[in-house]
Amino acid sequence: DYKFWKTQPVPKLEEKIDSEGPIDSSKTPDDIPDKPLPLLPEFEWVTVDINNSEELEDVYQLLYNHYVEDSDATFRFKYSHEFFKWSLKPPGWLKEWHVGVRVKATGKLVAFIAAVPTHLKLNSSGKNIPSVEINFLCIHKKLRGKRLAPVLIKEINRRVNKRDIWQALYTGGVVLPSPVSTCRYTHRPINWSKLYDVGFSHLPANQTKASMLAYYSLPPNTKTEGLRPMTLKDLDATFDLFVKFQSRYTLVPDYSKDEFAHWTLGSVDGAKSNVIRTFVVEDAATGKITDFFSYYLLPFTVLDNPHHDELGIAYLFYYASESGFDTGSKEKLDQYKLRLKSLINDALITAKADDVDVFNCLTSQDNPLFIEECKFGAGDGYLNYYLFNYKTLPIPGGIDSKTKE
Ligand code: YNC
Ligand code: MG
Repeated sequence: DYKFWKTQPVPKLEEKIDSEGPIDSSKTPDDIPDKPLPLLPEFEWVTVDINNSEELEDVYQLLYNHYVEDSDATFRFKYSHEFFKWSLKPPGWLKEWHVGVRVKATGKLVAFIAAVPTHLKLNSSGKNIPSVEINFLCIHKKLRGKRLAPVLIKEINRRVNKRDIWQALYTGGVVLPSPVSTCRYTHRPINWSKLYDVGFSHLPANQTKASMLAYYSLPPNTKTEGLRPMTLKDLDATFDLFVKFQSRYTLVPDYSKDEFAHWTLGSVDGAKSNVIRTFVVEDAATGKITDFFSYYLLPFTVLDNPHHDELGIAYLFYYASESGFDTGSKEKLDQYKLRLKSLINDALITAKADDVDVFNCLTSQDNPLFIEECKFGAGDGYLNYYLFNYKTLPIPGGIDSKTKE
């Protein structure tokens, strides 16, 4: 019955929402306690310094062994050191928002939660909301079911409120009060035989292994003319395209150019990221950037399999296409669909070169326009999106929310 969540500023599950805005706007940072809630005496609060490689390794080990698994515990997310550096250190990041719990006697890290700064934009109301994104909530398996999660959530809430920020975005597979949107995961096999070997994919009764391989085979080279990896010199043009494209959607991050550079190029020191891939399409005649797409690489650990210990996974991230700006007529919409189909097919091809075994995407935004065409199949996982201390009208997953506007 959501003993914890019913005390928090979030809408109730059955609540009917008819206006948008903060749920509790009565507080200032001075009203917020200066100290964390007490823990049991054997534990202590810590701020994790992920610039320190030993502390980063502690976070890596905790999540490697205890983070999110699929429903039958066959796979577990495998975040790398580099992935943490990328996702926990966007522009404006604060060390104090990387919160841990250690065992006092041994120093062992047994719980973690993190916040990073962002701005959310609600295009339905034009509002820009200073917020954080909460991620990587993880408790050691031996400490589960002891109501530590609410304490961690309250502590990150306290540290964020102290900086005068009162809203947060977070996602999860679990159903809590109350999602603003729910999307389904879809999967496009790239290395079908490995997916079959590890139990990720199954052989339909009317198929053979050979027919499955043929069905999912991909050409060796990308097809879109002018497609190439994005570089720093594409930043201005790609950012403009992104901002314009995002205005089509209801709830979006309102990135600065620096933030956009971080999320698309990874480390801006010039080194090629192992985590994020972004490709642009440059029109040869005009030099214009007409499209881009990005995906991040986040493998699964394969648990208890004699032949494989890791599954390569790509997640579709941001994309934009000029062909999406005018979808008023059936003809234009078809052109846009065709363009998305070839862009995403190219994403599959480039991902294959990165040893990706399966390409994932959610049913969010315009993705339903290409999901079937590009041979993505519905998975059993759902992702719920939540806002903390903010009511919005529900945002449907998929095409209904925007191309009709
Ligand atoms: C969850 N994922 O319902 P009630 S996603 C939020 N997000 O409370 P206990 C969750 N709440 O129902 P355990 C949650 N999972 O009584 C459970 N809860 O009201 C709620 N798994 O606490 C749950 N990572 O400590 C219940 O549960 C209460 O020991 C029970 O710990 C839970 O990062 C967990 O899936 C998830 O490590 C830590 O199972 C543990 O089971 C675990 O007895 C594997 O907790 C890893 C995993 C979750 C990934 C993520 C987003 C987290 C968002 C947190 C909410 C942020 C709110 C905004 C705060 C900032 C505000 C500002 C401004
Ligand atoms: Mg607990």
